[in-house]
Amino acid sequence: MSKSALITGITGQDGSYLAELLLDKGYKVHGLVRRSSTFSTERIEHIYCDPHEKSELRLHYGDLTDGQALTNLVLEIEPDEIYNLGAQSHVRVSFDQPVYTLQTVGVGALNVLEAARLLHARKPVRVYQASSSEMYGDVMETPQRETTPFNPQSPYACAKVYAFHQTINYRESYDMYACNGILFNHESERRGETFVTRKITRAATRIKMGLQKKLYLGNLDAKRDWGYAKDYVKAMWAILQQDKPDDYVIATGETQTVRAFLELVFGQLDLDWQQYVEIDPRYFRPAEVELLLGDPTKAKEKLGWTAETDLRELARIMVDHDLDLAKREAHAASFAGSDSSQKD
Ligand code: NDP
Ligand code: GDR
Repeated sequence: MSKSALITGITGQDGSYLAELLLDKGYKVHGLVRRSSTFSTERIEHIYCDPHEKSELRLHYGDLTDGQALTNLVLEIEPDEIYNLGAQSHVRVSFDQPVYTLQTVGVGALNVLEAARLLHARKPVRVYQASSSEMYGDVMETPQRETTPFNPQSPYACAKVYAFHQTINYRESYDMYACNGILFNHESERRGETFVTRKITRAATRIKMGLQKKLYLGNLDAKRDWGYAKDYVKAMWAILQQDKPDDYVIATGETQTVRAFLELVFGQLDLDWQQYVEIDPRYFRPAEVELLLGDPTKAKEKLGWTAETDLRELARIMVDHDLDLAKREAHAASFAGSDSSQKD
């Protein structure tokens, strides 16, 4: 019989790639979706079918902060695996909304673990918690590995540290298969447009097409270990397929500054970034994480996982996608222009 999985955060970047991966592997996939006044399912539209037809993907309304409804859902669908990817995931925004961030990231994870604990009394269930390199914060050791102490620098990171420890607490207290993937930054053409890499590829391609003149950014000196989201969801799955539950760093083992990423992206478009980029202090954070560099040795040895896409290739994928988007935008704008001139 095929396995089933519940993904929280299925409408997000990682959730959409993970859903594709699990469907390809023959899973029945359930996704938790927040009700909103507009559709939030753009990233999964291509894999979603009318629920009246036979489909291996089912979406359920819910919210990580509503523990009772989450428990009801988990006990109803009895998934073999739960991937907790839902979160207020923007570090800068977490300074503006610290309590809400704790509710979704921290209490949300606890709600997932509680629901899983109740199901665990009935049947085995495996839980993946989306932990983050942000937990290392003002780093105590470089490169960062599973044993590096955490030193979080934002409300988001503090909430992720809480969720990390609760995951281990449930594993040890209730003998549950619950794991943390400590993922370093991973990006894609589906990355939210307010995260720095996508903000850069969207702006650079729009500038190339004459749709935008300036790009306003914050700290260009921050260093990140950037990988491709499509590679990283493979690690999430592998983490839940081991004999014993454990925690893993998932990273490329390379780090670059935001400035270097700017150079790479604008360079691929034959543009000089310095002519277009301005610094806006609004994008500085009250506390910054200056350097992240992961050591993925354990993931390589135990999971057989390595990052397949380097930063240059990742930038290429994102630039190609966003250039296409900008071209369509430019075409639509010129069409609207010619259309209105016809009316004159
Ligand atoms: P996104 O921001 O793209 O997606 C977040 C998802 O969580 C969306 O589906 C969002 O729904 C959902 N969500 C937000 N709040 C709630 C809530 N209260 N209840 C239910 N669902 C909610 O994040 P990513 O895909 O990039 O990341 C996935 C997870 O991995 C997150 O937990 C993130 O913190 C973590 N992470 C990400 C890394 C990265 O580099 N991408 C690195 C390390 C960890 P909606 O579409 O309605 O907004
Ligand atoms: P991060 O990603 O905070 O690492 O969290 P983000 O892309 O937001 O920032 C990376 C670095 O770029 C600097 N920066 C800017 N960032 C944004 N968003 N906008 C700007 O204009 C800008 N200018 C410079 C930031 O200061 C920072 O140093 C991401 C999220 O996906 C988290 O959910 C995840 O846990 C971590 O990655 C690992």
